[in-house]
Amino acid sequence: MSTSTKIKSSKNSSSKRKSAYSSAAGGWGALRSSAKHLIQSENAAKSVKALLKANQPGGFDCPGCAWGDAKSAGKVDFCENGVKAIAWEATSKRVDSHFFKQNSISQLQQWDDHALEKSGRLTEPMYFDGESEHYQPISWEAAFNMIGSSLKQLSSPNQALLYTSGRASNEVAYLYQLFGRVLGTNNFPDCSNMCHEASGIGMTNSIGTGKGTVTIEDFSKADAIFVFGQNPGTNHPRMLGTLREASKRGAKIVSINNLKERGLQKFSDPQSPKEMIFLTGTDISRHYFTPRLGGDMALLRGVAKCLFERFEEDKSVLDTDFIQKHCHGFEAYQRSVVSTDWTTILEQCNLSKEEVEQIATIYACNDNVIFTWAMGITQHRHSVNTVQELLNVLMLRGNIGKAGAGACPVRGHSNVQGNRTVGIDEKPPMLFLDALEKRYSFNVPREHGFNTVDSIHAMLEGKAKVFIALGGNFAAATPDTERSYQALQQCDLTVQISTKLNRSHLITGKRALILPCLGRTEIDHQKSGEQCITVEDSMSMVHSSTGQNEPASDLLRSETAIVAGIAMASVGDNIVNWHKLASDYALIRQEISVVIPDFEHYNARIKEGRGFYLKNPAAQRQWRTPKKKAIFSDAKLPEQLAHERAQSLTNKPIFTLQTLRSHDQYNTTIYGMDDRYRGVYGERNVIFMNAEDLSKQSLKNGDYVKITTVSNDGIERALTNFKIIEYSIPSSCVAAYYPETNPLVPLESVAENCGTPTYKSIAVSIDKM
Ligand SMILES: Nc1nc2c(c(=O)[nH]1)N[C@H]1C(S)=C(S)[C@@H](COP(=O)(O)OP(=O)(O)OC[C@H]3O[C@@H](n4cnc5c(=O)[nH]c(N)nc54)[C@H](O)[C@@H]3O)O[C@H]1N2
Ligand SMILES: Nc1nc2c(c(=O)[nH]1)N[C@H]1C(S)=C(S)[C@@H](COP(=O)(O)OP(=O)(O)OC[C@H]3O[C@@H](n4cnc5c(=O)[nH]c(N)nc54)[C@H](O)[C@@H]3O)O[C@H]1N2
Ligand SMILES: [Mo]
Repeated sequence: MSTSTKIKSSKNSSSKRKSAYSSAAGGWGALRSSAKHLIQSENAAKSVKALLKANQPGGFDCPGCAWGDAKSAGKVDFCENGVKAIAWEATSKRVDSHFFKQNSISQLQQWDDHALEKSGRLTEPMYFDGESEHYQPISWEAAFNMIGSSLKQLSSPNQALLYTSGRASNEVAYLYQLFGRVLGTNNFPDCSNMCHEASGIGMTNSIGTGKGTVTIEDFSKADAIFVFGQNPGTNHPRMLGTLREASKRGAKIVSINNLKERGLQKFSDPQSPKEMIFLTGTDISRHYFTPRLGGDMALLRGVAKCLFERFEEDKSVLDTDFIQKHCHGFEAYQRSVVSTDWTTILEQCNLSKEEVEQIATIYACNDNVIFTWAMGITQHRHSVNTVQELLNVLMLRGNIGKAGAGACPVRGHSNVQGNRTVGIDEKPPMLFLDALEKRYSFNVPREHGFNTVDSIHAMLEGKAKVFIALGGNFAAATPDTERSYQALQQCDLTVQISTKLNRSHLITGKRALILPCLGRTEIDHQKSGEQCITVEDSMSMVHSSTGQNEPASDLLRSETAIVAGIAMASVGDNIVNWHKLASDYALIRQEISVVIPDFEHYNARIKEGRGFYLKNPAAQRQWRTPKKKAIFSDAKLPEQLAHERAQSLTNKPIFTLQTLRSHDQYNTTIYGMDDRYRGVYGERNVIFMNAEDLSKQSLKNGDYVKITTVSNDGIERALTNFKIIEYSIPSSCVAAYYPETNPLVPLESVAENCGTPTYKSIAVSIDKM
């Protein structure tokens, strides 16, 4: 079956385009939408009960995003998109054995992503034997034994791939990585490889720690906050509350984004009676700049150039004390900046010199500055260098390791950061492996494993044969859809530990298992009693989460119990007593506190209020780099951006495509067909284009186009029937939704020294249908 038939998407019947949203983001629009999603969840009472416990001590951590909890947060601390995530999990609909009997795998392949997940919660383990047309029920024990015997048959443990999506708790992630290493592999591809990998690598190179250096309190002390390549109104709505507070007390908020995102302009806090009653909002960014896709490094280099020029007149522009005492490589960086010419800078960022100077002025005139960023920075070819340039500019004014200042990569999944902390890492630090070896006395594998893109290559080349996913939707989230599908289909066995039906259950290996698990909102009862799990947010706060709802089915098991079952059937309990650990998660936390630094008294500390802070050395100006200093990177600007590299391959005009999220989705989970703030309703196969580009191409709003990837690898990648939406977007840049556009992303197009697919800069051509 061709990719185009498998990647079904929205029907256009109810589609309509209203003008872009002119009210403040949040406000009644958010409340109305929350109510709608609650009602549509078919289980409003359960959802509401759960909501009141979201992000509260003793309650559960909202599975929506990784934004931190404010100490002062009120009794109601959730956002519109948290409501969607919770209602989605609390649905009363069920995907049980009857459902699979009625719907064959090939029938289900024709359903769109929205329809698949909307079918409800998975209820019992299911097995596809490779011959029958349908999934069939299987017992838990038989499923575990099947995985165990498949793993034992491999000629090397490195033929197994253990994928993780960032919702997994610290407890299950720790057990999972321990299982993989006892098995003998470091093959832990994870969603982070597609997400903030560049932040981790760039920050480790520059300041010796891969995590953000700020806490939520720093936002209340910052004089200026720069938001790069991030759309918090949709993806981290609770961050808007923090930005609103900052804006109200006069902090400058500067947005640097390809698109004018509504949430970054004006926000009305549903928790503020005044703003709700008087239909007002708070201005968020009074300064908004729209560079070209991938132009941020050039923009930052321009800012640095301005600072160096101004330093000649005014020595207070740079923090020379900080630079002298704490930094290495300043002179080389200065030479690199001075030798970069303005023409290249302005060409790459597509802003005027005045605009760059204005950004430099705001930066230089404020003492304590935070830079936040997300996928607009990390999903380009030169992402690692861009992250390091963000740090360079912060370091020039000593903006790391002081109150109200620092670097804040805003993570995606609610526990993606914690997963790394507890060992989900295909290139684990040696100290961590040493600690595992010491604790469990076995030969821990040292060879680096496969990241997500490497894993796809490995499956395609027959080097990997068993694929296990702890959550997520690998088939839909990865690039180059057709090849990702082929990769999974070549495996002997694919196993998905999931809450809801998705594409990855239908793009199977020769045999496949679906192992349904409890969700974050559900009560997790084990032998020792009710369990809590723990997660780490973007600000390195570790806190507990306790499910509140009855499980969706009696047959569900917790992720931790499932991993223990797989481990027991695969490697036995000579080294680790899996079932004992899974019977009481406090025992797993005890293990973590022995193996991983800074988790002392883990079990006691999670009982205190909103949890505990994991120390961040860089925030204390301790630099764990080889030079023991913060390191200026003197990397050059990219010689060419995506559109320039592709221009030699075709005579057609080249556009740079970014693939992003609508307001009604959580990654590959499509809650609905609207994107309220961008004025799109009832459809997803759309492409946002600039008015001038349209007239140059003799195209107009509402036309249907074919989008074709421009590459020189001989593979044709194209999508048809995308409807044009005329939009305020820089010339030659276009945008469309993920995951519909993943077939356009070449597997080989990854960030340098990092491997993240370049989801935000794909060279494409566009033709009228
Ligand atoms: N409701 C909801 N919440 C989510 C998610 C979700 O899907 N739904 N996903 C979660 C996950 S896993 C993640 S990683 C985060 C993602 O959070 P975001 O990074 O906010 O997600 P994207 O939709 O990819 O948005 C990228 C933003 O960067 C801008 N941008 C793109 N390219 C560039 C560029 O080159 N330069 C600049 N300056 N801007 C650029 C885009 O216009 C857009 O505003 O959100 C998390 N939270
Ligand atoms: N084109 C393009 N592609 C992208 C991106 C992009 O911006 N553009 N973004 C990338 C990013 S940042 C990320 S993080 C990845 C996301 O990639 P993934 O993390 O693999 O995908 P998700 O869509 O978050 O996974 C959703 C599935 O997780 C399962 N699930 C939900 N809750 C739970 C739970 O509690 N336990 C378990 N076991 N399963 C659960 C459900 O079955 C659901 O279908 O996608 C990447 N892909
Ligand atoms: Mo992500």
